Amino acid sequence: MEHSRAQQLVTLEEYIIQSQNKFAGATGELSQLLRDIGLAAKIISREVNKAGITNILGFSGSENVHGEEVKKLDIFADDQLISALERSLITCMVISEENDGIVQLKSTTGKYIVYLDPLDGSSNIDVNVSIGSIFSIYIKDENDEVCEAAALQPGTKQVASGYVLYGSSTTLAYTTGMGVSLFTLDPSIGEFILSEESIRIPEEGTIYSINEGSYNSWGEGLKKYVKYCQEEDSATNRPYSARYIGSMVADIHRTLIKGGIFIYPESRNYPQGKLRLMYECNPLSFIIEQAGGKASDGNGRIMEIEPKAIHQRTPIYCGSPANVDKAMEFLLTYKEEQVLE
Ligand code: P6P
Repeated sequence: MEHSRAQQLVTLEEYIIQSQNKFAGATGELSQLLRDIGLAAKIISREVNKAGITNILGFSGSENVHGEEVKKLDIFADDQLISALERSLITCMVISEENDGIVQLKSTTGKYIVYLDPLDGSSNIDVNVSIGSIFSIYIKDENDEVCEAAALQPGTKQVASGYVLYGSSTTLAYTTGMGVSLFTLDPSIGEFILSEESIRIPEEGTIYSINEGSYNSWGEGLKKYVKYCQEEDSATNRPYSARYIGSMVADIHRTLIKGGIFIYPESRNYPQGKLRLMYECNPLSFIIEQAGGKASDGNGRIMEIEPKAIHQRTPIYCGSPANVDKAMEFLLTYKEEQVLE
């Protein structure tokens, strides 16, 4: 009797090595770095999925029933990622949302610079909403010292970026500039398994994602664009659906898979926008662009912004190219009118 062959499972480690072998000159160091991040992600996933029980057994900052200190999960995630990166001695510094300045690692000769948002949206843990880790990887110029200035590079210089989404399942997405691949963690074997490669974002989507509570503090162009999304017009599949999770990695992951647009604009409360350029917007813009999408700050490409500070913020409009183009049309139209007034 013919045995049905087991479906070929490809682990993250196997995929990284296969991908590295495809590209001449791939040193294997970036592969090692991605594997280190994958390991930390598995450990973080285990703790995030225990969070509810941790809260029952002992709140963060206290001791749990085992007498262990229960760390805030975002500090725990930061520690895990930094120690994983420290192990392979190829990363010289980490910039993370959890640390004001650069974190210099043991290896001053390591060629990589890694930006981290170790646990974005961590305030959502208490209400069981998906949260995520975000990473962005650069190479330090060999003539540069290990310092903040060496890390201030535009997003176009990223050699890799990605995210881990801790949701109903734990999903890892990454790109090295050759398309976007998705992996799902199989906790029963502790491996990230390839679920999709060379992902393409839909050219146009029918979902818009923005916190409409800030409507009154938006510019005229954005107000008119959101009203456009809400108008009845079957020929252009409107009204769109409004979806806003309030956890950037989850909103971006849905946009990558289903299409549409995610917006966090400048506003009275956040005149430069709320989201961070270097460890939220650049890495997620790299993913969206590599899947065929667009990412703008309302004036130009997010990844072309010349950073002035490691924690600087930026507005972001990103997603399906047709949706981002339409939003930019509205911003430009009403910007010009405002200028003419
Ligand atoms: P608001 C989470 O706190 C976060 O940093 C992002 O993950 C998310 O997109 C944004 O802030 C939500 O902000 O102002 O809509 O609650």
